[in-house]
Amino acid sequence: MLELYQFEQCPYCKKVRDKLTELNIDYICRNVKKGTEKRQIIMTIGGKDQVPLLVDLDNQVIMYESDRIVEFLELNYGVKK
Ligand SMILES: N[C@@H](CCC(=O)N[C@@H](CS)C(=O)NCC(=O)O)C(=O)O
Repeated sequence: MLELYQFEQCPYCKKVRDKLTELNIDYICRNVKKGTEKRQIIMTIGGKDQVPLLVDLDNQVIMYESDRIVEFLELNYGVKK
């Protein structure tokens, strides 16, 4: 199952959420608003305090950067699995 670390007001996160919805992909939404304790997990996972962060354990991928994530989703999940 894909996991998206994000917060609702982030426009880059919205871009990724919209793509996940467009492709009809189920995912776990991890809300990590800045200033919250939970946010530290992003550093632990990816080494950078930035969202969106996508974790795809099936493909062993941990990825920042919304444009890259969107491209990755289109390439790997563009055809319904
Ligand atoms: N180029 C990045 C920009 C992502 C970005 O700037 N995210 C903001 C939230 S909207 C962030 O996490 N900034 C780091 C911070 O707030 O500490 C992308 O497209 O994903």
